[in-house]
Amino acid sequence: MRPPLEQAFPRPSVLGVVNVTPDSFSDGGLFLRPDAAVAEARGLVDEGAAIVDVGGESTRPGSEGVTVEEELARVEPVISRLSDLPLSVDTSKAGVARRALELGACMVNDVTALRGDPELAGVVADGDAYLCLMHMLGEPRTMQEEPRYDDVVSEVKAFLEERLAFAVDAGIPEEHVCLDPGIGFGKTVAHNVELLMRLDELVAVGRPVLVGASRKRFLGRLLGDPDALTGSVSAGVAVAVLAYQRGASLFRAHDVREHVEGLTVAGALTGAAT
Ligand code: HH2
Repeated sequence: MRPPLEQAFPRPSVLGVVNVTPDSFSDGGLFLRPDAAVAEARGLVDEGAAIVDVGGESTRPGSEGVTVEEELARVEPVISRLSDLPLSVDTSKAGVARRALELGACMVNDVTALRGDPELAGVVADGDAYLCLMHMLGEPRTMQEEPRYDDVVSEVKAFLEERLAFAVDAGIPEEHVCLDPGIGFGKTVAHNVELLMRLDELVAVGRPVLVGASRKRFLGRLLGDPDALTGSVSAGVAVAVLAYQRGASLFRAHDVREHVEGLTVAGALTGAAT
């Protein structure tokens, strides 16, 4: 059995992103060739990523899904050449997760929090894998059409607690799971800000919290562009540092070096590192 997730990935740990897709919102098409994706993943580890998250399906607002065959055709040639690295597979499909775990991945990052494929929980349990459960309101195709909550933080918290209990019931050890508020997944700018300001309430659930704010459009909108579709690196690092101070453990980021540097200095200034 694997050690607890917090032992394998002590806070702060950066999860580097490699999207093997033609249409991801910030790096779509850049790493569709296996050679390019493999080189990017190795580069991210050199920059200090504790683990690399490989995805073959975009979940950007408005996106349509892809078939299991298409997703596998994208990620399999990449993951099979990275078996020496700590890898996470960003998928909601049991077939993709099963193959990725066979090829050596150690984590499944499921943006549907085990609601997308009824077989995924069993694959994670049987594969003794780590699991990220993320909150999303609705589905990528429609999630940004007027998302509404009475209290976004308590609703996200209740959802994550319920999905954690579901995972544990399915045989996944609690200490293998981390939780993610799902920044930008069915949330307005105000919802994202509220979740980040009150992150301590999610940390209080007792499992490591992962935050994925990197390059997201709410950053560009906070910087004053109401039509922004992405956000800047420095804005993403600012969010990561504040989320770290509020108790987050894992940071999903495309620009790994900048995140590692920001978090290392933040750790030194809060006494966690020297
Ligand atoms: N965000 C994206 C994808 N997967 N997983 C978790 N756990 N948390 C996130 O915030 C998250 C995620 C979206 O970013 P990206 O992968 O860059 O884009 P796309 O979905 O367009 O491929």
